[in-house]
Amino acid sequence: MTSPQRGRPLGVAVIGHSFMGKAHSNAWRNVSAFYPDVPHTEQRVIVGRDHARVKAAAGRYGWQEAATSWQEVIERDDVDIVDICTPGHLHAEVAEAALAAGKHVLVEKPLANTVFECERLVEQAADARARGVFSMVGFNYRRVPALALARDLVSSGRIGVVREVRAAYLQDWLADAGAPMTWRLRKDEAGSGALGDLGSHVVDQVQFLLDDAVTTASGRLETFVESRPGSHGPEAVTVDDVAWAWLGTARGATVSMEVSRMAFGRKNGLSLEIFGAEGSISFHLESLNELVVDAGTGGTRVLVTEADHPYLEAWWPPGHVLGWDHTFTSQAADFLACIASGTPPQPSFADGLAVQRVLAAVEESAGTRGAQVDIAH
Ligand code: SOE
Repeated sequence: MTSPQRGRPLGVAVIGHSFMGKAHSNAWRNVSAFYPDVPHTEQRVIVGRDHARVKAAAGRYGWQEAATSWQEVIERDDVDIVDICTPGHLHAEVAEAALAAGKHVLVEKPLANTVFECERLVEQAADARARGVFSMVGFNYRRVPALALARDLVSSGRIGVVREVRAAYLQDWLADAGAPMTWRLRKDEAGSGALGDLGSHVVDQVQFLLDDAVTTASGRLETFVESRPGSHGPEAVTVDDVAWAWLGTARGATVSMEVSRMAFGRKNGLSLEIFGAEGSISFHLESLNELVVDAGTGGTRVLVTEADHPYLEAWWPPGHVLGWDHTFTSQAADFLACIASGTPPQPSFADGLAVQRVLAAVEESAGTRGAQVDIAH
């Protein structure tokens, strides 16, 4: 492992500077200020393929340097943490090399594009762990205070045994058939479409909120717009636009999941509704500071901004609401706290593999007209 000199801040490198690279950069920029008790970090270097663009990103997001070779960056002695925000097809290769170089590794979700790659990464993470090197997957919604509170309420028995979950993650940035081609619509780069991009969040949340494992899946996938304007003319879309699934959990809950990037009017609409034998909990990301909890009482809106609610102590006084970006900062803080204390961070690569197995089962089921597929964990 890279052994930072006593007292030296941990050097961070982020690989990728687009949407997720920007979100993670903002987290690294703020984490030492808002979470002063975790190890301090420095934004050493941001990596991208295009020199001019990555240089501009370094300037805007507060990185000391810009670089175009991730292979060189992961070998640097002044880099202790590698944060991977590339398209999915590069996750496994970069993570494997970074772990081998002794760097702590944070990988943006989904962990990788295939179950096979995830299985290898789980093994490599276990070997690295034995050398004092930590790894984590960036399912940032685990750090939404309301969702962390919802998990606590479920585990404390507030709504009784969970019977049903109704989960939808709907966006509309592809609703226009003229929206241009992007790597997110190419199977060889993204792995899948709405299923991996949005369904991975849903599956992780279900397993997190219920502290349960998804063990069966039936699915259906649709690609409504089969080609889109590319830089050299029309290009085939090779992933799903919309995915539906029925999932079953080990403890007997049933989950309906719908994920779409073509749902006109829904910008970033993640809804999670949990129905138990004694009550229910509802959450909608577009009102991310709120939960509605009904424990047989007709439903109470809870504004999740109190100092004793998860993560809130680090931020603002009650009623001063948080946003989507704060989740990435809290995620970075949790990762750093685990590195400092020697506690395995969560979600682990094993959690990332568990999600990927469910996504693969949904895809397999969709290929057999929705037949139920069993998932071994
Ligand atoms: C794009 O669909 C996307 O950026 C996802 O990749 C993120 O994980 C999600 O948080 C917001 O939407």
